[in-house]
This record gives sequence, structure tokens and C-alpha cells, in this order.
Amino acid sequence: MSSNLELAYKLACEKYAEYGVDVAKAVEALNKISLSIHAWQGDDVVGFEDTNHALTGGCQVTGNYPGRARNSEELRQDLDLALSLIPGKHRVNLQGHQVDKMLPGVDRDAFTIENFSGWLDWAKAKGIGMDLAPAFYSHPKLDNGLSLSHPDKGIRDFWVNHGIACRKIGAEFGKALGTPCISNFWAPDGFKDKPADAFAPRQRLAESLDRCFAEAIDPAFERDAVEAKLFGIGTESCTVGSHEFYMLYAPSRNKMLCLDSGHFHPTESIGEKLSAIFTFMDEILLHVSRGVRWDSDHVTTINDELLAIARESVVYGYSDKIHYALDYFDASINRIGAWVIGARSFQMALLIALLEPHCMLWDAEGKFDFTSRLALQETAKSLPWGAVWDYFCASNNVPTGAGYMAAIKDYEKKVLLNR
Ligand code: RNT
Ligand code: ZN
Repeated sequence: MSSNLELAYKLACEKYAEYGVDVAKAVEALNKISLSIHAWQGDDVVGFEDTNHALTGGCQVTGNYPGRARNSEELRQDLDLALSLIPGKHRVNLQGHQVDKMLPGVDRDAFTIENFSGWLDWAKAKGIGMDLAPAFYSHPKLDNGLSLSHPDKGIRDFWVNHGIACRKIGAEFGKALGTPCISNFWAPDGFKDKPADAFAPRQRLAESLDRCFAEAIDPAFERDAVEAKLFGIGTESCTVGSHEFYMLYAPSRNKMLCLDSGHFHPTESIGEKLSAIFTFMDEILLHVSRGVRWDSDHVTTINDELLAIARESVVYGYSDKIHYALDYFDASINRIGAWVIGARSFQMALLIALLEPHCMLWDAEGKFDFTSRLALQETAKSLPWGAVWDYFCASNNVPTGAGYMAAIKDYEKKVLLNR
């Protein structure tokens, strides 16, 4: 570590001490937060099935930057580089169609750990945890935009079996890797125009989910989350799995709620929702994303929303009950850069939150001195967190600043441009 960097860190510690903030403690807390890195940023949510079936929508990416991973081996190679440039120890999150290999005659409803064996070996060798989400989209059985809520029982059965298969694969991951796999259930089901019947699809969705979750699995191996959405492309008028639907479904079935920061009205903050939810729930999954005008899945950047999510998730002491995951996909820039920039931005937001002078703020608030509280909130914005971030990166042996771009550019030239 350079002596300038160490000196800046030392001065920052002194400055923070004036505000009653223990920097070493904040750094230690940040080191403990592991993010679930979303593998689908690397393959544009296409998956690796060799069935040549059409991608029927439900999830889509814009952009055509060169170098998309075309198979799981390429994706792991890309992830190796990304993980080496993000400080700390993290997990990897897969979608149910990002198989390592296909087996003859086996479709999504019958996948087993064998379809994901390369991922398991890789995760074992790296000593990292894995998460897995069923992919209820981009498949001919997503019919008229409906999967788990489809009126046809045969179609519902197919998707229910996919959900069950993913939970079982997740349990195998969890058992082998010694850390529970989070299975996140999100289904794109919805309607472009106002449905004449919004009730029956919701009843069918609840019933299908219940069938997916019927088998109890040891939470030490696998845990389930359910993710709502306000609207998406092609589902502008009604999403079957809406916020209200899952807000009530999750606690009634003892499942985790997954909050995706792109899935609400553009002016609605999920940061604001966290303390309300934690009053009644004690474990959630966060999908950290950045919506621009809609659920556009832009790379996370340090904006007010990200700062609010980070702040509300760490200051009250429940951050160990949050599973942090990234969820965005941008194919208009280098995909490894997208992972690294977004992950590091979220970590910076978390660090800013951990370094907030909470005690002084709470003290002013306790005295109803809202003027001092506001003055302090504004002053805190210029405290020297950048020096602490550099120290954090250097002590984790990853580049400081945008120093990671050299490795990304080199890899782009040597590997990505040859794909
Ligand atoms: C989609 C949801 C979901 C997806 C993944 C790829 O709007 O956010 O989490 O991003 O299934
Ligand atoms: Zn999401």
C-alpha cells in the first residue's frame, strides 16, 4: 500500500473520529457484506440451452457490445476476471437456463445438478456460494406472456416443475458449498392491455407457487424469495405478480420478499420501504438495479436511490438479514466493466452509509433539533470516504480508482474481441 494512501486513510480516520465514527469498524462491516453477482450480465440473459427455441421475451437486454459469453465456460472465465476486480468475497447468481450443459431430451422442467455440474466444480474450487433463480421466460412454454399463471394446466405444470427442479439444484449447491442457495422466484406473467379477469391469474399464480414450494427444504441449504414487479415491456397494464400480491404471499408462506429497485414507480424508493418491512420480517433479498424512466436495468451508479438503499439497509443493524444481489444488464458497454463498475458503486454507497455519523444524527433527532440534523446530513456528504474506499480496495488487493480498467481493456483485446 502506498504511503500517500495510508496517510490519507489516517487523516480520514481522524476526521471521522470528530463525528464519533469508527472507520475501522465500518471497513470491517463492509468486508463482511458479500454481494451476489448476477451472472446474466455476461450472456445478456440468453442462457445456454442448445434447443434453438425462440427467446419469447419476458426479459431483454439492449446493446450489442462484442464479447457476449456464448457458453458457461466463457461466462466463468469472464466472472473470474470481474470477481478479481471487486474488493471482498462474493457469490454468483445464476438463472435457471444458464446451464453448464444440456442432456439429451431434458428440458427446463427436468434439469438436475448434472446440468449445472461445471458451475458447482468452479464454485467449489473458488470457495464461493451460488444462488439460482428459475427462468420463467425466453422459452416457448411462456405462452401469451403467461407461465405459472397460464390457464392451461399442462403449461403451468411445466413451469412448476422448473421451479421445483431449480430449488433442488439450489439445495445441492447449498449442501456442497456450505452456504444456502437463494432461489428467487420472479415470473413475467402479465398483460399489455387491461385484462378482463385479473383475479383468476393471480389465484393460479399463488397455487402454482404453492406447488413449487410444497417440499420443505433445509434452510441451511436453500431458501426461497419471491419478486414483484410493477410493469415491463409487454406487461404495461397488469403484472400478475404485483407488489401487493407478493407482500401478502411472502409472509403467509414464510418466504422472503425480494425487492428490486427497478420494479416500482420511477419515483418510488425501495430504501424507504426497508424499515417498514423489517418491522415485520426478518430476512429479505435485495435486487439492486438502476431504472432510468422505467425498469431499464442500467448499471448501478452512486445516485440518491442507491445511497438511500445502502443507508437504510445498514444503519439499523439488520444488514446481516439482507441478501444483497445485483440485477441489471447492459449490453452497450463492456460486460465485465458493467459488473465491476456496478458492484463497486454499490459497495461505495454501502461504505458511505457505514461511515455516516448516525449517533450524532440520532442525538439531534432525539432532541427534535431538525435544523442541526439537516446541517449534519449535508455536512456528512463531504466527509472523506474516498480515502477509506481506496484503503479498502488496497487492503483487498484490488486496484483503486478506475485502475481496474487496464485489466478489462487487456482482456477485451485478448479474449472478448476474438469471440
Ligand atoms: C426481471 C427481474 C428478474 C430478472 C432476472 C433476470 O425484471 O428483475 O430478477 O432480472 O430474472
Ligand atoms: Zn430483479
